[in-house]
Amino acid sequence: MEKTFIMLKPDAVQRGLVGEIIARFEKKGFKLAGMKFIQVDRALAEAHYAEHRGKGFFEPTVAYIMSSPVVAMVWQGKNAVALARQLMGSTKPVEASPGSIRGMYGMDVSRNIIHGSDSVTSAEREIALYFKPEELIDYPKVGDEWLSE
Ligand code: D4T
Repeated sequence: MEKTFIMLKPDAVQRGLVGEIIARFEKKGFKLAGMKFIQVDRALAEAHYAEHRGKGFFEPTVAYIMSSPVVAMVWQGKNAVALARQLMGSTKPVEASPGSIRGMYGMDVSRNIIHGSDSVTSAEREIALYFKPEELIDYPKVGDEWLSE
């Protein structure tokens, strides 16, 4: 089953959106494989955004995800990476579709509420950054058989 890494960023925690966003993932049909509430340190923040090193928004983005605790999660399901990106909406809230998480709750790209892996390769890298293999749980879940053939 495909896995994706999702982070509810500091603004989601501070604005009290955690429960609402998790409910969106549950109701869509994703299955939770791992979750932790953490304070991201500089080493982890820089590793997370390594591909953006050198860009103007690198340092502000690193500072932003270190600014307050975050919820780090792994959700799984068929096409989990693409479906999560669709649920989240475009990186820039102004371009995000109205029903998406960023479309509904975001105002600006610098405080865009949620992170989700942009490919299966990124998901594997990001999951390994935040979780040890034994922190991910595979388990049968009632209703799985009603989500796809
Ligand atoms: P994240 O990684 O936060 O989920 O964002 P995306 O995967 O949707 O988008 P990204 O990697 O292109 O951007 C990473 C992070 O940098 C911030 N950012 C991005 C910004 O402040 N200004 C910008 O112009 C861009 C492109 C927001 C997300």
